[in-house]
Amino acid sequence: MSELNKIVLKIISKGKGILAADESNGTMTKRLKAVNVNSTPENRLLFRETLFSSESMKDCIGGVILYDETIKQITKSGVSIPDLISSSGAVPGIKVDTGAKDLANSTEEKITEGLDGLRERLKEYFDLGARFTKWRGVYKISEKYPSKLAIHSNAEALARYAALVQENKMVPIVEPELLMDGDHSAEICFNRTSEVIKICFEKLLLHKVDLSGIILKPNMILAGDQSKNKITKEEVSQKTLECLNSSVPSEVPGIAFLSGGQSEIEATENLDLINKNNNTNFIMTYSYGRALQQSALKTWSINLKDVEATQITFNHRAKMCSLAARGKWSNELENK
Ligand code: 5MM
Repeated sequence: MSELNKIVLKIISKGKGILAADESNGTMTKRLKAVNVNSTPENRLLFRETLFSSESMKDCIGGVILYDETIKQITKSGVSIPDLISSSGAVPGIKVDTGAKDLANSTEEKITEGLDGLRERLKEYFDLGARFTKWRGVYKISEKYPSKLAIHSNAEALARYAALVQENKMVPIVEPELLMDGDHSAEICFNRTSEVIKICFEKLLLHKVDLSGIILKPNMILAGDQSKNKITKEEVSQKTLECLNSSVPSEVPGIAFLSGGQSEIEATENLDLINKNNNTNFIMTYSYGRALQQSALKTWSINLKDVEATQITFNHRAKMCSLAARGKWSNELENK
């Protein structure tokens, strides 16, 4: 087993998943504004520190994706954020892309940037304690999108990123996210997601990326949020499994889904059914941002100093996701 593969398994085995706490300051400001909290570096640290010192970190969270600001922050007890995360047995990770910008010659679509100077930044993050990284390519779905240009250019960037990350002895999370926004059917989502993932793997192989040392972070197969033809949860799980089974090479050890705007319960229930029906050899778990943090953020916003109440809310969500990662979640446990 390679060192990279060992890191992957430490992050996603035994019902553990990933806490995506890598919101850039812009996104975090939106999230905090929505609950009437000022977006200062101190408040961003306080919320995140409260989550990272929760009890559920030990059994439910195998890795935390951080943002550049957070990985350099020190808690009030003088411990660095990466050390706080490692002390619970989880692996610190870092988002290394610098965001999605308009794609030249198809400006309604996005290209993710951040390759310039990446090798040097990776060395710095490794020294700060990171052992895995994240890069997100983002694609919108409509009649004509994603275009071939968006599919190929984002896949090329994801592959160049992944190769550099492995060169620096860290595990790359490869995240091609097809957005839920729109009125497209689940069938269109299935077709476009399959195409995007297949091209990503063509480019990863071209760049000689060791597939046993990556984690794929895809969207589930869902109808668009404006679609009138929603599919059942059972169908979501079947179509998601079918799509991944036919587009992901078997060397990939694990898949950690993004929640993509699903509600906390929806994201949990869908993951649970995917695992109950899992007929693949892939580990299927979570790498949720909103679906792990939404309720905890609301609780915290009522009283920023009430660590216990925030942690109780977060622990419940993390525990439910962890049950779902083993196909053992139920409505009764959710409401207990
Ligand atoms: C946590 O949010 C990440 C995006 O941050 P920026 O847009 O500020 O860069 C995002 O990439 C996230 O890691 C994944 O989309 C998963 O989050 P969700 O909320 O979709 O589970």
